[in-house]
Amino acid sequence: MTVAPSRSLRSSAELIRAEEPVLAHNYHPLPVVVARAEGAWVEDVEGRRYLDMLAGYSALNFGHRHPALIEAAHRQLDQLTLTSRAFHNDRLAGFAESLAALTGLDMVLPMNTGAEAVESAVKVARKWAYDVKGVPADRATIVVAADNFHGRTTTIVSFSTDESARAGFGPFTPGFRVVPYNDLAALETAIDETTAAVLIEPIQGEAGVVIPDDGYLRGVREVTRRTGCLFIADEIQSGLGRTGRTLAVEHEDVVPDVVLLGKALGGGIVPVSAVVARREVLQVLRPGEHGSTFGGNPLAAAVGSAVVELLETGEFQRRAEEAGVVLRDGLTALVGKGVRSFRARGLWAGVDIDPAIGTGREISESLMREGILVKDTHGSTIRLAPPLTITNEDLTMALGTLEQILRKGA
Ligand code: IF1
Repeated sequence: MTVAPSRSLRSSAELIRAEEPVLAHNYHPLPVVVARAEGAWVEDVEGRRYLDMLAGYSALNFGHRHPALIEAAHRQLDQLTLTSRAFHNDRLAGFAESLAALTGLDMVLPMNTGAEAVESAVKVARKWAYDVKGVPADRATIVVAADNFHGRTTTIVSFSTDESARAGFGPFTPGFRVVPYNDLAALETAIDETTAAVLIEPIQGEAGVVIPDDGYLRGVREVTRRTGCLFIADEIQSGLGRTGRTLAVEHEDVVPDVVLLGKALGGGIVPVSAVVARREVLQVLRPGEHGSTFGGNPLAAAVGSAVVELLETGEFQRRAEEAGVVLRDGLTALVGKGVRSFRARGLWAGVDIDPAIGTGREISESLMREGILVKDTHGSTIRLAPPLTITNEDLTMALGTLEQILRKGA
C-alpha cells in the first residue's frame, strides 16, 4: 500500500511568506515551493509540475529519489545510521574501497559537504608540504584560479575573487596565490619551493561552466609533477558523470594527486563528500589530527556505495555524453536567436543570453512560468545541468521552451 503523500497545510504563497521573518535571507530563491519529486520532475505544493534543469547544482545527477539509492538508504535506516568514527561501522570499508577504485586513487578521507572536502584538502596538502616536501613550518602556499568557486567557509572565500562572496567576512586566511584560469605560464610563475598544491576546478562551474583549452589539464599535471607540488582537482560539481565521464579530468586522460568529490556522491539524499588521493598524500594524517562527527557515517557510506555502483556501469556517463549531443545541438540552433554563446560538456552548459532580452534571473523566472527550473549564475548567463536521467524528449521540450522565451523576450 502506498502511503498518501503528506500534503502541506499551507499554500506555496503562505509558505514563502512564513519563511521571511524566520529564515536567514542568504538566498533569493525563485518563487516555487517544491513538495514532491521523482526523476527529472518536481511538483510544487499546488501540484504544478516543473522539469528540473538544475538538479541541485549537480547533486541530483541520478534524478530525484533514484530507486536504487532510496532503497539503499531505507535499508540502512532500518539498521544503523551513525556511530561516529570512535568505532568502526560495517559500511565504510566497502565504500572507501569502491570509491578509490572508481577514481583510480589509493585512499579516501570521507567528509560531508563539498566545502569540508576542500578545507580538508587544504589541511592535508599543507601537512604533506611540511612532512614530505620539506616546506618550512607555516610557509606552505596553494595556487588557485581566478573566478574559482570551492565553497563558502572563511578560508575558502579567502581565495575567492568574487567580492560578493568575501565582503564583510574578513580577516582572511593567508597562503593562497591567485592566477588566471586556463593560463599555464601564469600558473608556473606562481609555483615556488613553498607551493604545496595547485587547486583548480577542471571546469569552472559557478563562473559559468568555463571549459579550459584542451591541454590545460595535461599542462597542470605536467607542471605540478615537475615542480613537486600536488594537483588537486575539485570535481565536486564536474565529477560523477556530469561531463560524460566519471571525472572531468578524464577528458584529458589526467590523474590528479587528489580528487575532491561531493554533491552527487550523496545521491541527492544525504551530504557525502570525500578527499580521494594517492597514499603518499593522505597517509600524512595521524589519529586525532582531523575528523568530523558525521564523516564516513554508515548511512552516508551505504548511499555513497550505491552511487559508486551506479557509476561503475558507465551507463550514466554514456547517457550524459549522448544527451549532451542533443543539448549542444539544441543550443547551437539558438545562437544568434537570443543566445550569444554557450559552453557545454556532457549534460552541463553555461548559456550566455543576450542581455537585451533579459538578465539570467528574468530568463529563469520566465522559464519557471513555463514549467522549467534553471538557475542563473552571473549577469545573463544561465546554467543547464539536468539529472543525467532526463529523457531526450524532455530535454528537447526544455530547449524548445527556451527558444520561445528568447523569441518573445523574457
Ligand atoms: C550554494 C555552484 C555555487 C562547488 C565546487 C565546492 C563546492 C561547490 C566546484 C562546495 C558548491 C554549490 C554551493 C551552492 C550552489 C552551488 C554553486 F557552483 F554549484 F553553482 F554556489 F557556486 N566545489 N557549489 O560547486 O560544496 O559545501 O556546497 O557542498 O552555495 O548555494 P558545498
